[in-house]
Amino acid sequence: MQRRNLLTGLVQTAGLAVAAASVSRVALAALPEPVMQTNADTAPPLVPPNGRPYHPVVTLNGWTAPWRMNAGTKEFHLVAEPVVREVAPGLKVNMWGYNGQSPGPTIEVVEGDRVRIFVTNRLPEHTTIHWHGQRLPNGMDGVGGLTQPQIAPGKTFVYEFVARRPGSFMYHPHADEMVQMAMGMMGLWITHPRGQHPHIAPVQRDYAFLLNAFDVEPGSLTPKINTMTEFNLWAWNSRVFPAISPLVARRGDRVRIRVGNLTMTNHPIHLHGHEFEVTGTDGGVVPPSARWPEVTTDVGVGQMRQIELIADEPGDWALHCHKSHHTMGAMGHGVPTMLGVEQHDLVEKIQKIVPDYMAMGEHGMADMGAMSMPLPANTHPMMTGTGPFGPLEMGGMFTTLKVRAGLAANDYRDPGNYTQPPGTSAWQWQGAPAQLPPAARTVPAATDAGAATAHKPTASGHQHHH
Ligand SMILES: [Cu+2]
Repeated sequence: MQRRNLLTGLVQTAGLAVAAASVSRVALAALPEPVMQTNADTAPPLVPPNGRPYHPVVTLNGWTAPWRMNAGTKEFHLVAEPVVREVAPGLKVNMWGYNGQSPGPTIEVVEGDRVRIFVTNRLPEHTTIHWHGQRLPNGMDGVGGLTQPQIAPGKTFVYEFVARRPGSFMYHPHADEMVQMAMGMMGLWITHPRGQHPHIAPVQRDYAFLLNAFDVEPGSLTPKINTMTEFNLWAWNSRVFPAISPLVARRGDRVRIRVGNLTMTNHPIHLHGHEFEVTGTDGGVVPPSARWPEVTTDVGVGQMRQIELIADEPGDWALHCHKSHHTMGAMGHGVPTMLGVEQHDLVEKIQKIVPDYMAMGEHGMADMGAMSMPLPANTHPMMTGTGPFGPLEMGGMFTTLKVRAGLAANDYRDPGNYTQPPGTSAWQWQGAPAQLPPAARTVPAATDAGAATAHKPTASGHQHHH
């Protein structure tokens, strides 16, 4: 493996730190070597090898950029470039990003750190980086044309400022934004508190991800950059369910989750089984007197929400956007509503002309979760993912918080499916069928086992419409 391509583990990180410590004066006068990431897995947290200590974040399906210490300044090197991002196994998308991936690496620093970021442009057009939410000198704000000249292709710019406020922040271009953000150019910036902060609790697990969205026509490879509302890949850190890593917590851990929104619409992020508080935004710490319990928090466009909870309920708890279209994969849109429309005769006729034609949606669309439709190459199914009880019928902004007793503090591995204790699961009634009043209206039911009785006469004696 090339040295520039390493850094997915603590061992390599420590090796890099040793290398960085022995960099000569001459080398320090040169650009820091950019570290590239070649895969879309969640990297282990980067324990700081030098500088002020902090408890590192875990970037979902992402990683933290290593830095070089140069006379007390933390130096990072971001390379803006075209990348191929694996959005899910079987779905690769041509994006623009940083250092080999979209999103770019998370920048983690400590309140009071002096930070120098070298930005090299390997895109076919100019770019800049805006440091969303930071207090900084105007000339470091990264707005092309307003606060700085654009960074031309092939050129490197240097940004330098002190990380003044602890909190959750983002970075993204402020140059040809519509194109560059639609192509996936964005990243997270975490400023950890220096020492004990009165309103920032220590946490045992600290997760971070960005909400992003792409419009990739089924079977194609490149996002449509002019799309404003009709996206079909609703992603977290440029990944879609079931390819988004789970958040893992030990029972009793205090868990922080930092969510930034760089899409074109709001996302109500909902957690099952626990309540949480919003403890910070990209504007900084929320004082405890201004917090209240929630189970859903709306993350508006260009906003960040930092939530915290005590993970005290063991289980596999859904964590997802509550807009139901945003937990769907491609092809969920533009399908006509077929609820209650009998298609049996039609299908035969249409199949004479279009042999692959399938009837969809007559009984709802749950069929889609179990169905293996012929899909164009490089397409994510609309509803997918399988749990211990069957298909999950999801495909976008969805993952799980997996709470388990007795995990090691640094164990972030997927613990597998939760085993529900006997007597604590929902069960199917085995007694006499429910006696129901006549239905106001009946619709043909699906032919799965649970709905088979719908074809028999109902209690009212009416035959189902067939
Ligand atoms: Cu959403």
